[in-house]
Amino acid sequence: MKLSLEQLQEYNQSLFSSHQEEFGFLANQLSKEGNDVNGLVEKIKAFQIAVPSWALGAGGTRFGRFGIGGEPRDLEEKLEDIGLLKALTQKTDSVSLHIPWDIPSDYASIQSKAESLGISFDAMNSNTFQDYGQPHSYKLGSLGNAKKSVRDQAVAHNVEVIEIGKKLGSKGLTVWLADGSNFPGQASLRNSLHWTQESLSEIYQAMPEDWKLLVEYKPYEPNFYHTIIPDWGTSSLLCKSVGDRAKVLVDLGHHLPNTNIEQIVATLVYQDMLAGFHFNDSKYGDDDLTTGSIKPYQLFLIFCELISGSEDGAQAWESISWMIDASHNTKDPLEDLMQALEMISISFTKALLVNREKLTACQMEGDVVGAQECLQEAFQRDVRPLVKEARIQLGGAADPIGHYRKMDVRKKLIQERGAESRSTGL
Ligand code: LRH
Ligand code: MN
Ligand code: MN
Repeated sequence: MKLSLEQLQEYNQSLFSSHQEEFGFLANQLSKEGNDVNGLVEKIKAFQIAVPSWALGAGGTRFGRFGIGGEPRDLEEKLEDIGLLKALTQKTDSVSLHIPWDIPSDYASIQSKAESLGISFDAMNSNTFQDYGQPHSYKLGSLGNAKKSVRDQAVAHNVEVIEIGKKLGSKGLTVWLADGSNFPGQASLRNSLHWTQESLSEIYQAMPEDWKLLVEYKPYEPNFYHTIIPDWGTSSLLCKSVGDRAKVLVDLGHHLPNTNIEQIVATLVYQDMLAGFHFNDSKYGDDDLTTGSIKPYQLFLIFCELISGSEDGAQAWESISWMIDASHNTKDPLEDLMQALEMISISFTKALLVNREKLTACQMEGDVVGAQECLQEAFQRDVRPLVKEARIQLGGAADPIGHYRKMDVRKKLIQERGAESRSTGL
């Protein structure tokens, strides 16, 4: 389904005067404080986040899955859903594909569909954590498996994903390894790391020169004793050993509780080793909840590190990839993604407002209270009118979820695709 532009504009018109009032008030305040409001709006407009193809349907848990209805049945319909998100939020213009869930059956038609919707192909994701009819099983690992034949097969799969990505114009490969062991003694900790390094190196060699390798880490699940790449340090070590276009991908859910993720981000940025993000939120583990729904302050602090890192010349903003990686059990996935895109934009905007000169002065003088006040001043501010203004200027909806509901989009998708339609993915 496609949204009518006239209806969207009509809807925006009905909200326009209250937005004008709110935006005018905030813009005035910010200008008085010495901020360049137009500059801020332009930065918000330019910040775009990729949506994962696997987050457009109901994910469920291992205990059950409750279909949402109207889920995209193939890659074209996934692109259509991202097109809807783009039209409403103007916050996403690319998709991150997962192979084999999204193997295009017809490249020309996928490309023309993507083009017509203004969507490009972000980093590709390989999958060696499931069996899908290939000769060797990944039950006991893939790139770090003790058997060379299994490792070769897993490397070949990644090379195939690169080939698919090349045809679509992608510029990156994300590797997440489920490899590890469930019990002490099951695997050689050192050898499995070494084999993983060798396999990653082969994959790296198969990448075009203008591609980057994004290497995820995760402390546990699906293996519960040891994971070969459990943390950013191991990921960084492997990346450094394979080549300078290999960098560490931070998935916010892939940390033990209470980990200081902003510090990890700062350390990676310090070394120019941050590949990008998988945004989500978590209370306990890899919960894949809506970004910013549980720990909005953490998200803000992460953006503070990213902005200061790029302004200080540690790592260029443009070198970082931005992606969501979420799973939906109870919410309509499209509504959930709209909430995530909004929360990411809000956190980014708040971090832009931090008075960095003042903060640095407080740090240098040992003014602990002053430093905290500095962060709180930006974090506590309601920046939604700024984010809304950026969205309206790009032609998006003043209130994306409001318009989505008013237009009965899910109901129409169910009519079009059926109540039982099921999307591929987790
Ligand atoms: C692993 C992970 C990884 C996968 C995705 C489906 O937990 O975060 O990024 O590719 O989930
Ligand atoms: Mn992830
Ligand atoms: Mn995950």
